[in-house]
Amino acid sequence: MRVVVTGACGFIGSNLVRKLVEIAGIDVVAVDALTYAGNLRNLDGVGPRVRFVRGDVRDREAMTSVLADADAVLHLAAESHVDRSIADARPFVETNVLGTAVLLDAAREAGVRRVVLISTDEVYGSLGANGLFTEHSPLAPSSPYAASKAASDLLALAYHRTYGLPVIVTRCSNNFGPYQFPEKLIPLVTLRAIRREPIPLYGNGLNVRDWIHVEDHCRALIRVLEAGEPGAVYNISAHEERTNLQVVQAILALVGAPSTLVRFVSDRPGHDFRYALDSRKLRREVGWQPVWTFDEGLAATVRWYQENEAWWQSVLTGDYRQYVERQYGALGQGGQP
Ligand code: NAD
Ligand code: TDX
Repeated sequence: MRVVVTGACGFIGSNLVRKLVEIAGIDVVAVDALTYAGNLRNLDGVGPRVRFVRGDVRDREAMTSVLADADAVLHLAAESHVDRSIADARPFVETNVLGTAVLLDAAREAGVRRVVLISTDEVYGSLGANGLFTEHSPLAPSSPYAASKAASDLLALAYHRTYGLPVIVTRCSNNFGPYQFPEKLIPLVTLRAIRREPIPLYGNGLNVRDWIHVEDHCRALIRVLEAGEPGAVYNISAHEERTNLQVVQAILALVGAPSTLVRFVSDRPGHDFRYALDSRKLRREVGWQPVWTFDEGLAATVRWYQENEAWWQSVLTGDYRQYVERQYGALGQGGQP
């Protein structure tokens, strides 16, 4: 079986490629445009069953070529950071909306048997203190990022309905784990704690996120690929809600850094208060459940960043960009966190 993963050099994509090669008989084509967030070193050591192709999902010719003899595609390539989308929405519309349309057209033309579109709980907008989002909750995205992902989901579901393309949409909660770009809360706080740098906490720090270890997300994606129903949407969640302040305090304790590093800074515009997902459909229909608890996963993740300084130093200093530009030519938009 030949599986294409787009966004394969990003955080979740690279963890997913590692999980896929553990399954006998799967060859992976790892596609990535190598923007600021894509790191070839994330695929170090994955072995000969993974072929890397530098390609942009907005490029129809490139997508037609990689999908030509593919059985399935897992579509993760995206601009993924909410704060960047607030600064400039355009790359989010271009990659997440237009890029998804191009990929869906190429998948249709190639006759791909499964398209799994990796989406997010952010498409549902914000919850108050109580309740959970189900797959039937209305889409009410707050940020340009979330709006671009909602558009991408709806396009995918429309391709199922209109053309019968065998698309499945997954919506997952906040991921954490190894290889996450240090603009996102957990790696950012971990590296700042290790380096004893100030830690920015937006607003009062009481916003709630529902956390899942990236390996559990990847296992769920593989089960959906194997057993999901075309045209369906599946929420993915480990039901591990924490306030941002709780997350930051836990990381400071694991690193042994002082809480005086915390700075309460201006809130994110349109900051969603709380995300929490009902994932009973996924558990019932494809037989998945998480392996990691939040506390064990966080301890392992903090240890990974402590033990992999060469990885994050290269990302922070720009050595990595220079290396890729020598190998593959100029990189896309974006820069340092
Ligand atoms: P990431 O930013 O770490 O990785 C995104 C990858 O996509 C990068 O390798 C980047 O180079 C690549 N990419 C960007 N634009 C591209 C383009 N035009 N063509 C080809 N490749 C391109 O993001 P992530 O956290 O790994 O997220 C992956 C997917 O999962 C995204 O679709 C995101 O919306 C979704 N998601 C993320 C989370 C989370 O908590 N991180 C939760 C739910 C869903
Ligand atoms: O410096 C910070 N300080 C802070 O208080 C950062 C970077 C974040 N925050 C807060 C904002 C959020 O409430 O922490 C929370 C988590 O922020 P992010 O790591 O930026 O994640 P979030 O905005 O929740 O979105 C993430 O989860 C859903 C991913 O980036 C998305 O790609 C995914 O779809």
